[in-house]
Amino acid sequence: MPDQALQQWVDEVAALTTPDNVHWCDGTDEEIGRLYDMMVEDGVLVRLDSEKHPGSYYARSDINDVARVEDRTFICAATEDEAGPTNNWVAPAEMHAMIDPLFNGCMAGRTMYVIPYLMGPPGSPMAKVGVEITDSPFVVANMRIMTRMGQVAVDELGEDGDFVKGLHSTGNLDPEQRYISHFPDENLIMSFSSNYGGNALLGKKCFALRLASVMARREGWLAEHMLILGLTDPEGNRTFVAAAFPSACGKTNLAMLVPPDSFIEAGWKVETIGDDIAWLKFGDDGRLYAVNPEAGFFGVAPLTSEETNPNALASCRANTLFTNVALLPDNTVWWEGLCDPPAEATDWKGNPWTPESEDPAAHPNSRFTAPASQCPCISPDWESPEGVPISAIIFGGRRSSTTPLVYQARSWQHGTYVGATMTSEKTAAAVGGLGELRHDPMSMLPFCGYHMADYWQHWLDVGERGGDNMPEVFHVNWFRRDESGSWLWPGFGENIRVLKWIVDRVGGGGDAVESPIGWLPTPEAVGFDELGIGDAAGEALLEVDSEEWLAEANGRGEYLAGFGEKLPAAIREENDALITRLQSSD
Ligand code: SAT
Ligand code: MN
Repeated sequence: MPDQALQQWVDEVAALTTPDNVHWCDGTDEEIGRLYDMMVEDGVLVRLDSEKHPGSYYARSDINDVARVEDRTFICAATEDEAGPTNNWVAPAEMHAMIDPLFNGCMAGRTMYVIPYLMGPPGSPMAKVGVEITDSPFVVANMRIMTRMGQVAVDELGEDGDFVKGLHSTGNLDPEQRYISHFPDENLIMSFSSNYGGNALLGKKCFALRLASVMARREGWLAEHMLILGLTDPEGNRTFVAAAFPSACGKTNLAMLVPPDSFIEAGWKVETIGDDIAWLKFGDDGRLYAVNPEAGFFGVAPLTSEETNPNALASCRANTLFTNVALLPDNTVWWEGLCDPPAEATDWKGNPWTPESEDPAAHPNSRFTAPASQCPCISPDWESPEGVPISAIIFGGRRSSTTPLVYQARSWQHGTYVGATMTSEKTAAAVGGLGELRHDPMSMLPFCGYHMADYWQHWLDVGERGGDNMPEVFHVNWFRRDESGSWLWPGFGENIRVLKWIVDRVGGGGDAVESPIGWLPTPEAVGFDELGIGDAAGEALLEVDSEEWLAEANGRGEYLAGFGEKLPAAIREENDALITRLQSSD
């Protein structure tokens, strides 16, 4: 007997959208096998080579449906003030009046799929149930990888449980009719006219971040755009960290880091708990514990290779959906940076491609959807119902200048300020403005479901509650360049040197020097010598240029002032204090 509220909602949606059939997804292998067969038959998917990519499929999206659309994403809170200045707001009734008619009869001739799914490990007090209704079998296939779908969610729901409603329709993929609308007061998401990841897999950004952030504020926890990883040192001590970087800035790579040989030989180990989203709650011991609400990776394909991220490659060898990469004649896939270019391919638009072609074969935001359980370095605790205790939180962005390789915040309050004033260069994960520098607080700019300044206050409140048990806060930047535009830091596996310093600092060690922006490592503490990084490059990597930083802090001051009365005084004071420290540092 399904939950009554669920049955009633499904009936209402069916009456509105008039599908030919209603299919309740059970998440079994048989079910998904039938759906894949059907999509291959309909030409929606290509079955990949059964030896090289068993159980895997290839899809091309509509050419206008390749990324999140932030200008068509709405937070329909009761008042504009609740949604805040960083969200697009439309009053709930007005939004319903605008988009409900789009759903009228939109599933005629199609099957309506009802997908019960669980976000979070089964049996975890942190897990939450969602139900997505969609007319896209492609979305069903992705949701089956990204979430725990079917019976496990129905069991969790019971007969009268709470669930988040997500209504999705492919519509006709007209970008003008595309709406990704969130109704926090109705626990409802409505998404029309896009089949792309963050717009259509409603458990991910829409539920696990935008709606969950609203719930988290109400219930005293944090829903964050963060990877979670564990680091084991040669003595066998395990430390868990969570890190927030904007989309397509290397969260998946850091989460699955392969240490350089010297570190492996010494006994260092990295384990992955999640690569995109963390839900953090206080445990009985007063510490913050994190779970990964997802069950899969929706990773950026280009530049993923045996060198840059062998664990991601191994994760997506089998049982994977590839979208908008290039297809090879032998039914395997290729993307820029994977290995040497093939002599010929079919590009993401379906056109013949050769290495002489002008455009890339794979879209820069092409993706793989792969089960997390297939990751060779997945943590034995990745589904732990209690989560893992977090000792450090790391913020990071893409900055070619100004921001040093790593620094440690002075306190939780200062760390909240560091997160609030993060900036990063824009990537292909969202439509528009590639490379432009933008403020992306806590990497939540596109994902915070309420007023950004209230969110910062919530961070301060959580810190108040956690007191001395709160994680230490750090900021990293792998992307600093020299004057000729070359990267100053090798990145990838060598990032473990920065992680090691962070873990040392958390444990009360790690050589550090105080600077106006926080604590910096000494060059030795992050292994510049071993990496052959000379004095000039080393200085540039750890440089805090007072003039540049004063300009930065003044810019931040203006940005923060834009939040008006809601800006927490503590955040403004941190910026003022930074300016004072910079002025007295010369
Ligand atoms: O498209 S998603 O939002 O799922 C991925 C991302 O942009 O982080
Ligand atoms: Mn993301």
